[in-house]
Amino acid sequence: MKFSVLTLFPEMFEPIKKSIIGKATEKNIIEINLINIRDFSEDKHKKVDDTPYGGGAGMVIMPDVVYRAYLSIPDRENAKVIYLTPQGTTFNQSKAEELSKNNNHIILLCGHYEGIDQRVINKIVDEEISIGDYVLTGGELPAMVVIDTLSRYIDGVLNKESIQEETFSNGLLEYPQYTRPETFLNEKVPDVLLSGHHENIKKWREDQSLTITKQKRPDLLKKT
Ligand code: 4GT
Repeated sequence: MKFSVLTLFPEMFEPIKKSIIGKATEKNIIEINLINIRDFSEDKHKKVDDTPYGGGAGMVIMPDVVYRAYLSIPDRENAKVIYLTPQGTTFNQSKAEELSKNNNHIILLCGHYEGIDQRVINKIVDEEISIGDYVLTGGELPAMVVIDTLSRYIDGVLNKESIQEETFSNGLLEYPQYTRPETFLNEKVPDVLLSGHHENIKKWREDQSLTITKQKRPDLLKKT
């Protein structure tokens, strides 16, 4: 799966090159292609933004610079273009699964300042996504959230079991995990987990998932 990111701050994506996603890019399972929108400014001072028509605070990214950056992506015709914006559909696990299963190439457009001129959004964007109801200074963190979440569905990024057994794959929160030592600050690991009785362990974990979901996120149980 390929991600092409249109951004004014490609340096912000350094952390995602590490860890699990980094390993996947080394194995060529995932490709992250960073495009610096500023490289497509034709202004002598590399200007990419200007004051909003109609007045108001801040700066708006100019449409032509973004459009040239988009046109520089060779295989753009077969890609889905997603604009990260608080106005988008709220991102969740099922959206992530759907996007990863139906796309080989996703172009992520990141805004900054007051946003991007609406005309280039109208021209190139297929879908708008928000990662939640709060305002950020840019779309870069949301783009990384989308890349990380989708990547977990790509074969070879994780082992299969860890995808299925986790939080949300069954619509429930995950059961608690324990590792050595057997006793920590007087608290023992639940006996059932040391019993080796696989059926009982499975039942205990299912019960824990349901109980914890009822306690912490009852809203998840009311969903269809
Ligand atoms: C929040 C989100 C997002 C922003 C979100 C354009 C200029 C939008 C700044 C950007 N804030 N983007 N994608 N909740 N801010 O997803």
